[in-house]
Amino acid sequence: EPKNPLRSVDPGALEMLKVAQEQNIETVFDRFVAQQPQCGFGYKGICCRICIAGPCRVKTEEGPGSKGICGATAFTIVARNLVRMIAGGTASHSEHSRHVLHTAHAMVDGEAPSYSIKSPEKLHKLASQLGVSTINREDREILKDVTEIAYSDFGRYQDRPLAFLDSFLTEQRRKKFQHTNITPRSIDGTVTELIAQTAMGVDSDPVNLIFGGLKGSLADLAGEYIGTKLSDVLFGIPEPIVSESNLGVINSKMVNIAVHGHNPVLSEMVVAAARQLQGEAQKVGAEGINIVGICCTGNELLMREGVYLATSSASQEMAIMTGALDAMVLDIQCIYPAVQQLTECFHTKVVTTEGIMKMPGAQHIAFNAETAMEDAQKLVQIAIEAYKNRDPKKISIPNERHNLVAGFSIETLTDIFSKVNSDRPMSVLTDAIMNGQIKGVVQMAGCNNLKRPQDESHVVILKELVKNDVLVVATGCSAGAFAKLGLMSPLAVDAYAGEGLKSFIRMLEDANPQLTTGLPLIFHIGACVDNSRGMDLVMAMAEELEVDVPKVPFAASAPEAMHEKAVAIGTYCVTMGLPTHVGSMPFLEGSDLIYGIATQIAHDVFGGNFIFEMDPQVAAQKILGALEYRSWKLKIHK
Ligand code: NFS
Ligand code: SF4
Repeated sequence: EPKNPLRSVDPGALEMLKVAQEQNIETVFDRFVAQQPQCGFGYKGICCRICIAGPCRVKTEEGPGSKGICGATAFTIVARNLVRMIAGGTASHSEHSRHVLHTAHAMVDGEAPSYSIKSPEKLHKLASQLGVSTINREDREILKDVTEIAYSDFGRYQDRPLAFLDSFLTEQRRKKFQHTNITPRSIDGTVTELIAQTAMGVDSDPVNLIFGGLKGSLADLAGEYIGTKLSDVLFGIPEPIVSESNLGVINSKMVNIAVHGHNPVLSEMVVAAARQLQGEAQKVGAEGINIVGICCTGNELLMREGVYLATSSASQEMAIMTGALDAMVLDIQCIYPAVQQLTECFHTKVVTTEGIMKMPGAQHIAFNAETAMEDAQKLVQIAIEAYKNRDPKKISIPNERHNLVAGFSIETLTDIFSKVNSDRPMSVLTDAIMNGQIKGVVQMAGCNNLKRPQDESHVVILKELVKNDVLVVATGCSAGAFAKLGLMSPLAVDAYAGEGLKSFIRMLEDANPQLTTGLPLIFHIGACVDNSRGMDLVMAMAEELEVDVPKVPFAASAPEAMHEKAVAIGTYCVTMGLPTHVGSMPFLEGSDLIYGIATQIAHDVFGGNFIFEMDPQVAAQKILGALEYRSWKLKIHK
C-alpha cells in the first residue's frame, strides 16, 4: 500500500497509479514520500549556501548560532533566497520569450520560412501600444520595429522604462513603481543585478532586498508580455475552441506524440508537420497521428489549435505509462528528468530539442527557426518509427476524457462583452460586479505541488468560488486541472455556478449567437506566460471603473504553486495590487519580518498582499473575503 494513498484527485492519474503499483514502477509520488521529512531549515528559508564558507543555518534564536558565518541574520538569508527564486523565475519566462522573439526576428529577416504573421490585427494593436507607426508600412517592417523594442527591453541599458511593461500599465501603477524605485530598466540587467545584490557580502537590508525582488517580478511580467504578445502575432490570438482533456485522449490506434514543455515555437511546428505526415503513419499501420499536450505547451496548443490536453505537471509520467505514447517531444521547463528513466520500461522515445535542455539517455534533435519544418518532421518520424515497437500487452489507457471550451484571450472576452455593450465592453463585467450579479474575478494559476493531493486544492477552491458567483479565469496547470476533470465544459455551468454567475454567463451566450459552443464555467486564458493576459484584464477593469488596480474586485490564487516561475508571478500580482493566495508555503517562515512584509506591509505600499493558506476551504473563504471587501468599498465610493 502506498504511504500516501490519496495522491491525486484526477481519476486518469489514479488509474495509472494502479498500474504503477502493480508493475512496481516508481513515480513522482513515491519520490515525494522518500523525501520526507523535508529539511526544516530549507523549508523555513534559513539555510544559506550562497558562498562556500557555508552552508550556514540559523540554528538558535540568539547568539552566534543565530547567524551565518558572515553574520547574515534570518531576515537577510530568507530575503536573499526568495529574491534568487524570483530571479530564477524571471530568467525562465524570459528565455522562453526570447526564443519567441528570436523566431519573430528571424522571420522578419526571411530566415525562418516556416513561420508567418498569423495575426496582423494583434501586430497592429501592439505596434500602436508601443508607439510604432503602422501607416503605409508592410507588416514585416512593423514587426521589425517591434522586435527591436523587445530586444532593447531585454538587453540594452536604457534610461527609459521597459516598453513592454510601461505601455500596458495604468497611470497610477506606473507612478507607484517610479516612486518606490522598482521600475526595471532591462530584463537581463535586472536578473543580473538581483544575483549581484544577493551575493555574499552585498545587500543585507531585508527591505531593500525585497524591493529588488519586486523589481525583478516586474521584469518577469515584461518578459511574459513579450512572450504572449509575440506568440499571438506569430500563431494567432486564441478564440473559443472545443477540445478534450485527460489521458483518455491518447489513442491506441494512432501514433501518439506528446509535446511537453512550454514553447509554441516548437510545438506549433510539430502540429503542422504531423498534419503533413499522416500518410507516413498509415504506412506503419496506424490510423494517423495524434498530438497531445502536457503542461503549458499543451495549454498553448489547446488555446490556438484545439489540441487535446493529455495531462498536467504532476501526472506527466502517467502519459508514458499508458504504453501508447510513441514519442515525448520536449522543449524547456517543468519536465521531470524521470520521464527518460521511465522509458526503460516503455517503448516511448523521449527527444529533447533545446540547447539548454538535454537529458542523459534521451535523443537530442536541435530545433532551429531556420529549419523548423524539417526538424519537426524528424521529430514526427521518430514517433512513427517508435510506433512499430509498441508492446500491446503494456497498453492501458484510462477511459477518462472530458469535453471543454478554451481559447479566451482578452481580445475574445472583450469581443463577447461588446455584443452586450459595444461602446464600453468592459462595463459589462464591471457593472455585473457593481450590481452584485457576480462577486468579482479570480485568476487561478500555477502548478501542482505534491505537498497536497494533485489538483485537489485547485478544484476545492474553484468550486467554492463559482458557487459564490465569482468569475474565474485560469492559466497553466490550474487550467489543466479543470480541463482534465470536466470542469471547463459548458455543462459544468449548471452543475457548479451560483445563480448570479450562471445568469451572467447565460446573458453573454444570448448576446453572442455567433458562438458555435456554449461558454464554459472557467475561462481558460492560456499558459503561465499568459498570466500577463490576466493583468491586461484587471487593468482594463481598473480603467473602466476609473480606479487603480488595488480597488478592483480581482484576486489571484496559486493553490499548488511549485516552480520559481510561480514565485515571480505571485510577486508581480502583489506588486500590481492584488490579493494573492498561495497554497504551498514559500520558504519564508524563518523570518517574521519577511512574512510580515509579504502579507501586510506589501498591502500598505502596493495595495496587494500574499495570503498564505494551505487549507483550500479556508483559502476560498479568504479570497471571497478579499473580493467582498473591495466591492463593498467600491460601492460606497461610487
Ligand atoms: Ni506554470 Fe507551466 Fe505547470 Fe507550474 Fe510548470 S507547466 S509555466 S510552472 S507546473 S503551472
Ligand atoms: Fe554563510 Fe554568509 Fe556564506 Fe551565506 S553568505 S553561506 S550565511 S557565510
